[in-house]
Amino acid sequence: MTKLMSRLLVLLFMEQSLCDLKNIAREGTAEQIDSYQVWSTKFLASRAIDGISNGLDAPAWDFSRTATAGKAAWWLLTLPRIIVIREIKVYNRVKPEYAHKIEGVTVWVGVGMTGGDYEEAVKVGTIQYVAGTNIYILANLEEEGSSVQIQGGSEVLQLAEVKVYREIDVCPVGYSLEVGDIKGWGTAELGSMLVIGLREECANRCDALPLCLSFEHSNTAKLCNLNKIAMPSKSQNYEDYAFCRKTTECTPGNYMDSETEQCKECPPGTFNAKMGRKAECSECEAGKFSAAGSSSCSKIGRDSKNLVNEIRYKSTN
Ligand SMILES: [Ca+2]
Ligand SMILES: [Ca+2]
Repeated sequence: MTKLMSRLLVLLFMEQSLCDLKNIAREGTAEQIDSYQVWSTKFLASRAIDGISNGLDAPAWDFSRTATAGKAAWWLLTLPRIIVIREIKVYNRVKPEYAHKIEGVTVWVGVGMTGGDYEEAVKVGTIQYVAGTNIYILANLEEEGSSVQIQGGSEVLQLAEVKVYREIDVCPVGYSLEVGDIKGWGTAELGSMLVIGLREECANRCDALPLCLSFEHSNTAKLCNLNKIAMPSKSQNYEDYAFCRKTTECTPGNYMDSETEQCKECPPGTFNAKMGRKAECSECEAGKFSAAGSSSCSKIGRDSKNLVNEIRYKSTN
């Protein structure tokens, strides 16, 4: 039983490390129903996305706070585009006499939400106050949205920080991630809106076409667009499409080092005849020989004879 438990823990850890998440809350804009004010200090909505998450009182006052209390209170984050949200972390104000006010606060995800309107939004969690806990994590989400709205519980709504995580878009080996888009669904009719779920498969399609210099792929729409142009022409990404530029194709005689994503010479005794980003070297068959960086192998006899002839030629000239 203990062994099984530890194995499960290891698996969970591995899954976490395979999936890199990025907080994008700070790329958005925050607003709230109203902002509480004491003297010159205004507890603006933006305090919950200022990158400071300690939840302390004076002198920094690291939290947003509404004047309105109860379910009518809201705090709304609008992101620059629709993304797949994988995790949301809500950081609470730490002072014990105020921390309990987080009880019953509800987190919603939607597209283009407006303050106080939860129609068509998805409720992703309701926070239950735990004394001494400063961070509330809503993990393993897979909600598509451009808005995160937090609704009050029974008290005023105060948030030290809200972090919204999406998966980092990764391009396959031999392709590098660029920010932006080329207008339309692929260029030059190389292939547009191909229904392909795996980004790797979209890259394989691009590999097969020498004219293909980049592609756009969405994990959620499961669509792949092939481009004849290498770089994006627009500076904004289209929805959650990743723009991947073809960067490295190894020439025959070389292989792709997947760690460095650099082409390296095939070691002596091996060869690679093909061009490509996933090029590998194969061993020469028995009785054949190759020098470093070879695209083919030759018979030992003939090669050694040539070598001898070459030496003889050099020595007599
Ligand atoms: Ca903050
Ligand atoms: Ca496009």
